[in-house]
Formats: sequence, structure tokens, C-alpha cells
Amino acid sequence: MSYRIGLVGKPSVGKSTFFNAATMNDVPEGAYPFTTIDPSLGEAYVRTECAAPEFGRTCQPSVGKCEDGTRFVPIKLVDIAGLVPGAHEGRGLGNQFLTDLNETDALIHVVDFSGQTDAEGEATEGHDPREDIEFLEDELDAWYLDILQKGIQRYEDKQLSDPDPEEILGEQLSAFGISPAAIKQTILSIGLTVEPSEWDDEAQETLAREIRKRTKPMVIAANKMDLPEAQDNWNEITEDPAYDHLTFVPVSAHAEKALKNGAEQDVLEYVPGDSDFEITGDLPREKKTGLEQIREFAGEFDGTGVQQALEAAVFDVLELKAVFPGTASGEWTNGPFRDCFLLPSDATAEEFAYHLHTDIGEGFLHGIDCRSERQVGAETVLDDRAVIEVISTNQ
Ligand SMILES: Nc1nc2c(ncn2[C@@H]2O[C@H](COP(=O)(O)OP(=O)(O)OP(=O)(O)O)[C@@H](O)[C@H]2O)c(=O)[nH]1
Ligand SMILES: [Mg+2]
Repeated sequence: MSYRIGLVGKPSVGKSTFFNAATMNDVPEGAYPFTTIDPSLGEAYVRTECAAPEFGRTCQPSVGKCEDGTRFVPIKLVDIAGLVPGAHEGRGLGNQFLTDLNETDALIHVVDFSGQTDAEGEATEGHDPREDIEFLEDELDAWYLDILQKGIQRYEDKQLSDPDPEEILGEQLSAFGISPAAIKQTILSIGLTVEPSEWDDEAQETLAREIRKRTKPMVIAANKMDLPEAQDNWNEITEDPAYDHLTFVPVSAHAEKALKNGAEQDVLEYVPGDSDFEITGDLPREKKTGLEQIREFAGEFDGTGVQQALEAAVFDVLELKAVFPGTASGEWTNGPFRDCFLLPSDATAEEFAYHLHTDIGEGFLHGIDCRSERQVGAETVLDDRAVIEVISTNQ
């Protein structure tokens, strides 16, 4: 299974530009609202340091790629249609794309930090990006609340048969990928009793918001940071303590697209995520000037931000780790270091075995940490970038 990150935001903020830069696809981009209607699904990558060089090996990735010792591990990226205020009541493209959101594990909220698009995605000046940050959370919360309230209604209709509230709510909210046990835990964590008929409007809203935060963790991609207005907004908003709880990444999707295009046309050398690149081709003066501006930007912000936003979503908010299947003997049947998997931060050696194959998990005896050559037990929580051989009766 592959993790899925959704790009969300109001129209014309640069979601498709970000998507194309990250996946090198060719989804239409445009300075008009609702350029994107159907969600597009593509493959993007997150970086981790490859383990092969430590073992004196050159890796042979079965998926993704490796450049100069940096492993690019695939994830799925979805470009979702622009969201406008009132979407949960069917405005704009309405519920259709709220449904597309269901299938994502985390979100990158793309915000136009330059303030040059209004709430509907039309060109303007001086729009406050704070409004966009709040509106998207409110819109998602309103949608979650609708579904939660349907669940509460169903529970109340079934009172006579004495159901477990978390089971009924779990069925109603199943599309969000939350289990009845996790629902119960969320209810208790905000100080409510597990009795929906006792929840007033405020309690219902708080619960909807908590479930949304838990099932759709979010990174804010502050896009169009190549424009001076965006940099002013960035300074103000990221210094405002009211936004301390959010993860912001400064981004220029345009810059990333230009660098990827240049690399594809063999006129520059650029490893995605790097803060610098080398011009290798003969370019007209205005192209060179444009690239020098990008170099300045990427130097100041430590990259164009596209790669960094993906990694913030995967490693910071989803809290995943990378694990390499290894061999303690140094013998590889199918080529060295073919795989690198993303797993939850608390994944154990036995869970890793199950991830490889159910049979391998069922026959799990122990693991071997290939760096120290020590045995690891079923319950051992693996480190990020662990290299593990699984010993199983079902090899
Ligand atoms: N200056 C600047 N402009 C950008 C950047 N990213 C995107 N744009 C421009 O913003 C406009 C909208 O970009 P899209 O990628 O089509 O926006 P979208 O969010 O997918 O829009 P919808 O599909 O309509 O929801 C286009 O004119 C892009 O060229 C950026 O990093 N910097
Ligand atoms: Mg689009």
C-alpha cells in the first residue's frame, strides 16, 4: 500500500502547478478558477538517505530512484479541484471532491501567500492568506459535522435496540478511515461522555474538528513565495503565535517546475529538493536571469519547497519512517537494497514482517538489525532507516 497525499485549496492557488512539478505530469494549469475538475493521481517522492553505501553496495531500487545516495521513495499525490466557501452545501464543485478527499492520508493545503487571488480564485490584490487558512479548516469541519450528525441521528433512531454509540458512529464515519475504538478515544480525549444524546452543538462541533484533525493531518504550502507580497505575508503570519500549531513550508511551485523542466531538457543539473543547481546548457540571457532569481530564492529558503512540503506531510505530520529490508549475510538474491518502505513511526519488527507479506508475518521468528548484526524481537520498534532481515518459518 502506498500513502496518499491530497493537494487542497481554493481555486488558482497553484495546486496543479505543484502537482505537475512534483510528478512531472501535464495537468492543465491556468489563471482561472476550476481549471482542474477531476482529481489527478500521480507519483511523487520523498527523500531519505540510502542505506546501501554504508554496506559498500550500489542499490537497485525496484520503485522510485536513487541519486547520489539520496533515495526517492514513491508516494501518491492527488490534485483535487478547488474548494470554495460553502462547498459542504454543494457550492462550486461541491461534494464531489470532498469525496475525493476521503481517500487521502494527509493534506497539503496550498495557499496563495501573495494575496493575488480572492476567495473564489479570481485575480485581486491584497487578499489576506489567513482567511484562506481558516476557511479551508472550517469547510472541512462543516463537512465532518454533517456526517457526524447523521451518525448521531442513526444512533438515536436505534435507541431501543441499545447499540454501542462508537459502533454506529464508526459505520457512519468509516469513509474517513477511523475505527470505532479511535472514535471512542477521541470522544474521551475531549472530555465528553460516550453518550451522543448528551452532546450539545458545541460538543458536536469540537468532536467533528478533532476527528478531522486526526484523520486529515495537514501541512500548509505557502505558495508563490517568489513574489515579494508573499514574502511580506510569510513574515507576518509565521511570526503570529495564533498560527504556531500549523506546519508551514515556503514554496514556489513555479520555480520547481522551471528546474525540473531544465533538468528534463538537459540544460541544468538539479536533484529535487536541493537548494542549488548547475546550469550546463547554453541558454538565452533572459532564461539565465530567471534561473539566477530562482537560485537566490532556493538558497534563501533552502529549496523551492515542493519536495520539503511533501516530506513535511510524510515525516512530520503523518510521522512515517523508512525501513529497508536487508540481509545479514550480505548475499542478495534479487539485487541489493531493492526496497525501502514507509511505515508508521511505532511499527515493530513483526509489523514490518507482516508488511512484507502476511505469510512472513505469520511465520515470524525474529529480525536481525543488519548494522549491528543483533537479533531484534517481535515487539521491537524499528528506528527510522533501519535495515532489517526478517527470519521467518515462511521465507
Ligand atoms: N508567481 C507564481 N505563480 C504561480 C505559482 N504556482 C502557480 N502559479 C500560477 O497561479 C495560477 C494558477 O495555477 P494552477 O496550478 O492552475 O492553480 P490550481 O490551484 O490548480 O487552480 P484550480 O485547478 O482552478 O483550482 C497559474 O497562472 C500559475 O502559473 C508560483 O509558485 N509562483
Ligand atoms: Mg488545478
